[in-house]
Amino acid sequence: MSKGSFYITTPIYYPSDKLHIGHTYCTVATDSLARYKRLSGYDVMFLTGTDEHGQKIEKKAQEAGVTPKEFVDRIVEGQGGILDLWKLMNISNDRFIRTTDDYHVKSIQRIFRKMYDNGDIYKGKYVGKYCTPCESFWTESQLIDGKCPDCGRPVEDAEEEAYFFKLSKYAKPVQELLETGTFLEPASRVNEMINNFIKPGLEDLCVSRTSFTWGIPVDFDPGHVVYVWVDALSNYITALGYLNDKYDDFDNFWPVAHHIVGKEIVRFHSIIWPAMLMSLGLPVPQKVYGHGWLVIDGGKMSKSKGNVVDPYVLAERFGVDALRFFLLRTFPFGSDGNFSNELLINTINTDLANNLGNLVSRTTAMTEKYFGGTLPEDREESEADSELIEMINSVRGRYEKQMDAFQIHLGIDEVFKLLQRANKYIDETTPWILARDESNKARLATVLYNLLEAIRVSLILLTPVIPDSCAKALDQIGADADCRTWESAGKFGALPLNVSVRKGETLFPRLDTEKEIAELEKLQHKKSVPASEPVLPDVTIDEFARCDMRTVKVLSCEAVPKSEKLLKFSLDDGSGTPRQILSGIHKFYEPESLVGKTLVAILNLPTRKMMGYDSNGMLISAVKEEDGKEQLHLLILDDTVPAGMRLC
Ligand code: ME8
Repeated sequence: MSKGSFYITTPIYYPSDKLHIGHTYCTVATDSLARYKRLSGYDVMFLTGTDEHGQKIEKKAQEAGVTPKEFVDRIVEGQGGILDLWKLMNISNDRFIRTTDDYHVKSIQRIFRKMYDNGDIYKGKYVGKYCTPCESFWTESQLIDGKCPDCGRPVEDAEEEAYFFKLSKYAKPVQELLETGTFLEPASRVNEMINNFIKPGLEDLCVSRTSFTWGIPVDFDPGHVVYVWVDALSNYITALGYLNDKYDDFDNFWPVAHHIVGKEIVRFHSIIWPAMLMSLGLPVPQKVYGHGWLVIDGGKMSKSKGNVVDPYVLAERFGVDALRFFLLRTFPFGSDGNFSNELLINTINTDLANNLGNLVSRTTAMTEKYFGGTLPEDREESEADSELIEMINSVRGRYEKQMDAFQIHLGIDEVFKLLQRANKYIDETTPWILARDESNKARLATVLYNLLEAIRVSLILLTPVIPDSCAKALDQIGADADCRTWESAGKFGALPLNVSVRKGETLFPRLDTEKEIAELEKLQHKKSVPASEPVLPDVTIDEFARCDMRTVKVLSCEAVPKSEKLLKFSLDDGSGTPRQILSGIHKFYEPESLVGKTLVAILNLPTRKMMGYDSNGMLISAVKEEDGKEQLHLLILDDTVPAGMRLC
C-alpha cells in the first residue's frame, strides 16, 4: 500500500552548453531521493527537464548559425546531449519537460493572463540592468562593483516597455513563509534571503521583454515575450497538467512538491515562485532545498576557465555507480564541495572497493569455500553477535531520518557504519580459524549468515545511490525479491537459513591511485580539445541532400560600414550572376585577404537582412570555443577547384 504521494524536481537545465559534473551532481542527488521515496513505499513523481528560452540561447544559436530550436534540440536530444547523459547516469525521472513543449507554452500564456486578470501584472517601463548569461534583471543597488551579483560578469543597460509582476505585494506573506516551518532548507539560506532580498525591499519584477523574440509570446500583447524565469519556474506545475490537458496529476502531486535547486537559484524558488503561486491562488511547495556547488580549487567550474569536469569521461572510466556514489557520499548536500580526481579515486578505493566490495567478495568466497555456497541450517549464536545484529535492526531508521532531511551523505554514512562494523566482526570472529574444526560448523554458518544479513540490509539502503551494483550484489548473496524490499531492510533475518550464494564479478576493483590520476588528467585534457558540442540528431541522406552547398570564388569582399563583425562578399557561384553573402567574420579575416579564394557556401537558405543588406546564403567555417575564446576558420579550398561545384 502506498504511503502517499511525493513530488520531487530538479531545476530545468539551460541547454546552452553540454552539462558538466555540477549539473550531474544535482540530478543524481535528486534521483537518489526519488528512488529512496519509491523504495520506501511512496507514489513518486520525479520531474526534470530543460529551460530552453531566453536571450542567452538566442545569442548562442545566432552565433552557431542555426535557429534557437535547432540549437536546443541538438543539446537536449543530440548524441552526447542531456537526454543521453541522464540515461547514462541511470536517472529514473518519470517525466521530462522542455519549455518549448506545446502544452507548456499554452499553459504559460494562461498563467500570465491569469496573473494579469487578477491585477498582479501591469504594464510599465523597465529601466535597469540585465545580466544576459544569468537571464536576470538587477537594480543598480543589487549590483556588486557594478557587476552581476550572481556571476560577477558585466551587466547591460536595459530600458523597454514591459509588464511587471507585483512582487512587492507579496513581501510580507513570503517573509512569513520563509520564517515559519521548514519551507526553505538548509536553514542558513533563510537568513540570506530575508536579509539580502526581502529586508532591503522587494521591488516589482519585470516579467516581459520586447528586445528579443526567443520566448513565449504574451498572447494578448505578442510583441512581448514572457520573462524566462516566469516561464521556467512554472514548469513545475505545467508538467503536472496545470492549465493544460496534457497531464492530470496536479491535484495528486502539487500539494507534496519538493524542489531541489542549486544555491544561486534559491532566490527565484523561495521568493518569486511562492509569490507567483500566491497570485495564482495555489498552495506553495512543501520544500525548497538549496544544495551547494561542486567547485574546483575553491572556484566555480566554468567553460571559460577551462575547468569543467565532463561526467562522460568519469562514468566511462570508473562506472556510473562509482561516479554517483562519489558525488553523494563525499559532499555534504547543503554545502559546497571541492571536486578533485584524487578524492574521487580515494572514495572509490576506500568505500566501494574496500568497505563494501571486499566485504561482499570475502563473505561470498568464504561461504563457497567452507560450505560449497549453501549454508547449513544449524546455528550457534553468541554474545559477540549482538552488536552487529542490533545495528542491522536499527540502521534503516537512522538512514531514513537522514534521507528524509535530504542529508544524503549522512544517510550513506549510516550504512557505512554498519559495513565497517561487519568488517570488524570478521576480524573478531575469525571465520578462517573456525573453519579448521568441524565442530565449529554451526558457529561458522552463524557468522557468515550474520555477515550476509549485514550486507543485504546495507545493499537495500544503498540501492537509491548505486542501483545497478546493489542489484548485482544482492544476486551474489542469494537475496530473492522478498529479501530486497524496504520492509525486509528493517529487520535482521530475511535471508533463508540455508541461503545459497553465487560469487560473481568484483563489484568495484581497487584502483592504482597514481596511475589513475595521471590517466585522468591526460583524458580530461584530451577530451576538452575536440569541439564539445554534442553530435546532432541523425538526418536522412535525403534531408542532407536538400542542403545546396557549393564551391564559391570570392569576387570582392569589404567591411560593412558601422559593423564590427560583418563582411560583405560578392561571390561567383557558377551561375553567372554574382551572389551576395554577409558573414560575421571580420574579427578573424581582413577582407582583402579573401579575394580570389575558393570557399564553400550553403546557397538555399532564406534571404536574411543584415545591417540593411541581403545575405543569400552562408559561408561554411569551422568554429570552436576554447578558454572563452572563439576560433573560426573558413573552409578554404585549393584554387584549382572551380566555382559552382556541388558538395555531396
Ligand atoms: O539555473 N555544482 O539552469 P542551469 C552544483 N535554468 N550545481 C551546479 C553547478 C555546480 N558546479 N553548476 C550548476 C538554471 N549547477 C535554470 C533553472 S529552474 C526553474 C530553472 C546547478 O542549467 C545550478 O545550481 O544554469 C542549478 O541548480 C542547476 O545546476 C541548473 O543550472
